[in-house]
Amino acid sequence: MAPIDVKKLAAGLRGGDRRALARAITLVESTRADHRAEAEALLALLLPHSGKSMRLGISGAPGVGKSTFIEAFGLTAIAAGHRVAVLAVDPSSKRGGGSILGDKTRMAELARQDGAFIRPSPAGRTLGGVARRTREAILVVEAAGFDVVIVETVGVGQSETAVADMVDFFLLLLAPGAGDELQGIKKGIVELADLLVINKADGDLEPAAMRAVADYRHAVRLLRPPAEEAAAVVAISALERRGIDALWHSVARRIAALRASGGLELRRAAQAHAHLWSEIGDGLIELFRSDAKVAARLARLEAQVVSGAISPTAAAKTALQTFRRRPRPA
Ligand SMILES: Nc1nc2c(ncn2[C@@H]2O[C@H](COP(=O)(O)OP(=O)(O)O)[C@@H](O)[C@H]2O)c(=O)[nH]1
Ligand SMILES: [Mg+2]
Repeated sequence: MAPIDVKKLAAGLRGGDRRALARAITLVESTRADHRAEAEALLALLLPHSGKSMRLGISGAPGVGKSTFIEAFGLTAIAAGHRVAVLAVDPSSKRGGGSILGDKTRMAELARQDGAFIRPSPAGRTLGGVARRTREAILVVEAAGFDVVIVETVGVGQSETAVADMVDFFLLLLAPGAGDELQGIKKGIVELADLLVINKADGDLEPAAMRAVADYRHAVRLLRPPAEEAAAVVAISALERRGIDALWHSVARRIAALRASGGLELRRAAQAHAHLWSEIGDGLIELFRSDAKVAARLARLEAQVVSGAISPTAAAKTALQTFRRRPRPA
């Protein structure tokens, strides 16, 4: 990319130019140093126009029906007059990988809508890197006028926490028959979820879905800390598009109530504060790793720790002292 006119790019995406929007997201996803500076300049211009959307996180195991659900849910939101952006967080995805292509075809009906924008996950990154870019992509799509932002992640562990930390409302999609899995249900994930949705409540699976609702309601009550309200559990069929309207209204109502009570502002403020510190942490580690003096000592320190010659604590202290003593650029 040639040097970018960020003012023009900002004006373009604010004016509804979809190519400008796609370019802006590519820019915030780039790891090149010159792009980073431009991305930050762009974000500074967009920030006053962002923050006004409902930010929803959706997670669930592969095959549970996330793509099918997001399409149905997205179409419902569009029918209610909203504009919907879908961003994916998937640190495991490879460039041109099957899951992305699969999703694009699966959400074809949503993708065709003027009021929708679907962006697959940037490939080949660490979770921290993907999470940072996704937070920035949220700001970009908001500035472009999307007022419902859906952040999708595959339920494989840490990525749920990262997503829950950037959204207003976190929805966990589950399959019927998961009752067997209930024993192993991760406490942490249920605590993150504002709503549990049992999908595939149709055909032969319907009775199992209803049992799963009862089982999860029970589990959610047991797992919740006593002071907190248990997350609701509902059953839907994404495929037959049953229960989607009711779900949309209930989510929209919950977020509106959160906004009215000031809870939303508090949640976002706490998220911003946590993001600040995670950025500081990432930035410090980057500085540390790129420090020549540290690099000169680190390999030996690592070898000594691995062989048991010195403790990790002592080695870390030595490495950090080396870092602190380096001469600062003027
Ligand atoms: N019976 C039934 N099948 C569904 C439902 N939702 C999704 N599926 C099917 O489950 C499979 C995986 O769906 P997909 O949306 O790709 O799941 P993802 O991997 O979580 O994105 C596909 O074959 C879907 O047609 C549903 O509500 N009922
Ligand atoms: Mg999918």
